[in-house]
Amino acid sequence: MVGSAICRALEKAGYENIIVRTHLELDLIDPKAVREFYQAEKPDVAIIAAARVGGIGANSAANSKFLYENEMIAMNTVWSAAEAGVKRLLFLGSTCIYPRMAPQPIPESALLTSELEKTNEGYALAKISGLKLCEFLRRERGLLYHSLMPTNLYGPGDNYDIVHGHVLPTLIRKFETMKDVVPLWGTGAAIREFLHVDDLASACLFALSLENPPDLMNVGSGEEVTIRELAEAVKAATGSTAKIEWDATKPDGTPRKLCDTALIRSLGWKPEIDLKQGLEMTVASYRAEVAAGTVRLGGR
Ligand code: GFB
Repeated sequence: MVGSAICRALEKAGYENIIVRTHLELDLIDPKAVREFYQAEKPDVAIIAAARVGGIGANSAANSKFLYENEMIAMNTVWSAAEAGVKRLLFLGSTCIYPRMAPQPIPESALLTSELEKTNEGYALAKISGLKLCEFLRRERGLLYHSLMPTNLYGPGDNYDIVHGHVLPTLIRKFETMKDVVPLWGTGAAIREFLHVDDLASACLFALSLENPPDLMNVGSGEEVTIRELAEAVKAATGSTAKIEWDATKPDGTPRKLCDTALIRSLGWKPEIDLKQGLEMTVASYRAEVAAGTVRLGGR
């Protein structure tokens, strides 16, 4: 989802020589394969959008896999780029790197100030390692390696698996396929911020246009909703009449995750797609993906 959005933005900006590798073409967990890729291609800029991602269900059931795979992806893609002489690299993480009870909105300075949210601790540790490796290589070798931490993303090409997906795509799939009752997790009281993936893509190109970007910048919409409000908004956007039932035995996860985006906004970036508009766009793209048989229902 993120890689495709970035390619759309690069093509729209007139870039032609865009080198992409799918997971099937290049296993980023394999250090030798990643080293050989960089030696062969020697890109001017590397954008690391790859990760094993998932919602609270996927993460909390497999923190070991999320730690191992994302750690290997981060170390291989950043270290081998430096070893191959790639001058600029943009590493993408997530606002789940911040402490569970960080001050809200969460500033970049909150990193590593207290304990992480347990449900996605593995993923968070891997992303923290990746952004730190970028920071160390910039300081030690003068390489322009920097990171963006997006809030919860959604949009075309998302994973609609209702067990492992993130909450927003999962709600779309549930309201589109369950006619009478839609079972939702937790209490609905958790608060989340959402950013359309095309806005993240514009933030990536913006960050790469800066001569001296900060090491770490949050990227978010500044628009937060409770999961309960999100469920009502998705129900309205799909036109569903199903009854919502909450399963409080499932985790809420971190109570709130609004990121402070004053830094990137002060440099000149801002989001364009609000949640209402983004939901309408994403329900339409979901339906088109279902009709075309390309909707992603699981896997990487
Ligand atoms: O996107 P999500 O799964 O993960 O959102 P996080 C979880 C919130 O939505 C919890 C509620 O409060 C859930 O109780 N929820 C309600 C549901 N119904 C559902 C449902 O059917 N499916 C899901 N998935 N949630 C993720 C991290 O945290 O944020 C990832 O685990 C990543 O690593 C991602 O950082 C951006 O927002 O809690």
